[in-house]
Amino acid sequence: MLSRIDHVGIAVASLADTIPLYEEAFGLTVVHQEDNDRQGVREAMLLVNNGEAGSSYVQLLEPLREDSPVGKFLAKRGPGIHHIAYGVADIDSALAALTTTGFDLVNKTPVHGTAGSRIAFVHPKALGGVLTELVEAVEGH
Ligand code: V0V
Ligand code: CO
Repeated sequence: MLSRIDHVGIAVASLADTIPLYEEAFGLTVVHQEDNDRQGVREAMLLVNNGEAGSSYVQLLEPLREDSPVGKFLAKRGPGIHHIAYGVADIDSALAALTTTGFDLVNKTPVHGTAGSRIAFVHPKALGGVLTELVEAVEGH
């Protein structure tokens, strides 16, 4: 079902303060930046690798509102790893399979993700405390 690690989502207080750390440490560059109002985030995607199975990124997430998933996470736990996202070829069949096996989904149908991707989250309580995202990327991303 899973084709790659698409991204690691990291909660940050400030994109402007954190992006330079990744540039300096690893020479990563921001290839996409976007506000996702429904998710309450301003995000930056830094490319790690373009592989045969698709690309992998670090996703830095700054909250647009305190009362958003990342805003609440920062208030409770401080900055750090927020979620892991796996690439899938067909998110509809992946969600159908998880529903059949009884996993608690935050999104039963896909919602809008980075750069036109279709995404859905599995509840952290269902996977040992790890918020998990599935991503069906747009061709070429
Ligand atoms: C919350 N909890 C987490 C967590 N966030 N555990 C692990 N990792 C996280 N990131 C735990 C929290 O500690 C509580 O545990 C419990 O879940 C309930 O937390 P809460 O603060 O009361 O929050 P809720 O219940 O209002 O919301 C939690 C969920 C929410 C997971 C339902 O964060 C959500 O809908 N997340 C999915 C959307 C999202 O994260 N969007 C931002 C990224 P205790 O205290 O009960 O033990 S957007 C993105 O990645 C995009 C656009 C993309 O990639 O394209
Ligand atoms: Co994400």
